[in-house]
Order: sequence, then C-alpha cells, then structure tokens
Amino acid sequence: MDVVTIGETMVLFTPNEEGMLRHAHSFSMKFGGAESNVAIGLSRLGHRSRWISRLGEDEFGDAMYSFIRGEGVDVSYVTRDQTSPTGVFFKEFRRLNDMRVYYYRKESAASKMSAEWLPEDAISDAKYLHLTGITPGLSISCREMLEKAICTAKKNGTKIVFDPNLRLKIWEDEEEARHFLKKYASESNIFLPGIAEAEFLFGACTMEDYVEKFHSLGVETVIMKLGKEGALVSSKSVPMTKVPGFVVERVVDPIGAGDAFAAGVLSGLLDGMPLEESVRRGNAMGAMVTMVNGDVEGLPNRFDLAAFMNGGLEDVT
Ligand code: KDG
Repeated sequence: MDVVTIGETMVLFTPNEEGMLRHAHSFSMKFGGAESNVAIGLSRLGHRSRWISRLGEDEFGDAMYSFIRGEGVDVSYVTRDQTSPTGVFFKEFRRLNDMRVYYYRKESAASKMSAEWLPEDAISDAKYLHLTGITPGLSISCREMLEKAICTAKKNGTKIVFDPNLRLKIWEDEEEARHFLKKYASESNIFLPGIAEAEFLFGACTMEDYVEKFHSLGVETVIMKLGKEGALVSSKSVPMTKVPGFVVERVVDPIGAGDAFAAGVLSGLLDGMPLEESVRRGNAMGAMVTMVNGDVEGLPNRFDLAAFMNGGLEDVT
C-alpha cells in the first residue's frame, strides 16, 4: 500500500446559488473529508491508497462508501456504525472571497473511532501514513486511535505525513488544539502547515523562523503552503527553497486545495521525484482543485495533470 489515511468524511451539501445559506433553495450533494480527498487524489494518479473511517449505517454512509470505493480507494477497513450517523456539512459561498463551512458532525460515527477499533494491519503495510489535525479534534477516542496509528507506523518504518488542517470550530479550547497540533507535528516525518496554521502555533514570525521552529520540534521535512505563492520546502537534503505556485485565473472553491497539494507531493515522492519537483506537483494539484466547485471534482488524472503543468502558467514572482 502506498498511502494509508484515517479520518472523517462527510456528506457535503453545496448550495447551487451564491449568497447567504439561509436563502439557498437547492443544493448539490457531494462528499468531502480532508483524508479521503488525499486518498482520491492519489488514486486518480494511479497510486494505491487506503482510507480508514467509520460511517453511519444510513443512506449517506452507503452513498459515500460507494463513491469513495468507486474512485479506486481501498475501503476494506471502513466500518459501519448502527447507532451514530454519518456527518454532514454545508458550504456557503457568501460573497467573493468569503466562503464558510457549517458542520453537523458532533457524535458522528467517525467521532467514535478508537484505538481498540483500529486494527494494526490496516497500517502496517503502508509506505506513508497521512494524518490531519482534524481527527484529534473529533473526540478523545480519536486521539487515542491516532496514538496507536503513529506507534504502528513507527514500528513498521512507515513515514508519517501530518497536515494540521486547523478547524477551530471543532475544538473546544484553542490551547488544546495548539498542544495536539504541535504534538502530532513533532511525531511526523513530513509536516504540511499553512501560514495561518504556523501563526496559530507560534505567533507572528518570519517564514524562516517558522521553518526553524518546526525543525526544532523534530520534523525532518517541512513544507509550508503559501497559497497562490506556492510553497516553501526545507529538509536535511534541501536547504530552504521556495517552489512557485501556478497562476489560477478564477478561484471557484478553495476548499480541498491543501489536500490536493498533499496528494501531489506524496505522488511525486512515490514516483521517486526530488522533493522540490514533488512540491511543484503538489502546487499544480492544489491550483487545479481551486478552479472547480467541490473538494475532489477538480483532482486530475495523470494526463490532465501533465497538460496543466506544461501549459499552466507558473508564477515566477
Ligand atoms: O480539507 C477539506 C476539508 O476541510 C473538508 O472536506 C471537510 O474534512 C473536512 C473538515 O473536517 O473540515
């Protein structure tokens, strides 16, 4: 298995009109979850990915299971919960550059994931374990599960990739969020923060200072997402380098871009590409996803990715 990822995916209702959600009359049903977005991104590029989760024994759970399995992702460790529902969220395109999300996920089936529930063999065959900072915000049992997942990965030489994916709405206490995000960052081999997340963790600093602070937590490879500017990468073998982003003519929906970026970076590494080249692939994937409505609808196959990377305008500013 190339990449294993664990986390909650929700049914996503996207209003068919722009404006405040209270005035929306019709919605499209899609699916969104940071971890399954990454698994789908990898699968579309021909890699083997597994998504581990827990779904309600309900219509939404059935639809999601079929959708993600249909994308070629291994769902053999996804289980169903008779008593807790599949989570739901709504997007709101309130006005230009003001997008919001609303969650209905408390006590969801995924929040009941636990250490006892997670079999070690779901992870032990993976090259990479991808985790996000959303999962520890779901419940205490999810945090215990992450501990087990991390221990299993370390025991088997699986590299841990951690994206903090800060979602303040799911944390009861900001200090707790900060504590856990730093803790999982320090357990990871590859850390993928954005600027806002770096600021949340360490206050206002220069980019160089953030990168140094992440290395001092013990992270080998730091890849800071800089939005349309691209990404800053730093590891033992690559001194701090900026990899420019791609020009996007119109951002339709930025949600899911970070997951596409993670899938692109991992895809490059799995293909044996140098780190900077892998990050460039991540930048392209992130850019492509922002141009389409939905978390995963803009994720490319290899053909579309190559066409975009060759024809896509690279931002050299
Ligand atoms: O990264 C995209 C995710 O934020 C979205 O799909 C929903 O997983 C989600 C979350 O918890 O916010």
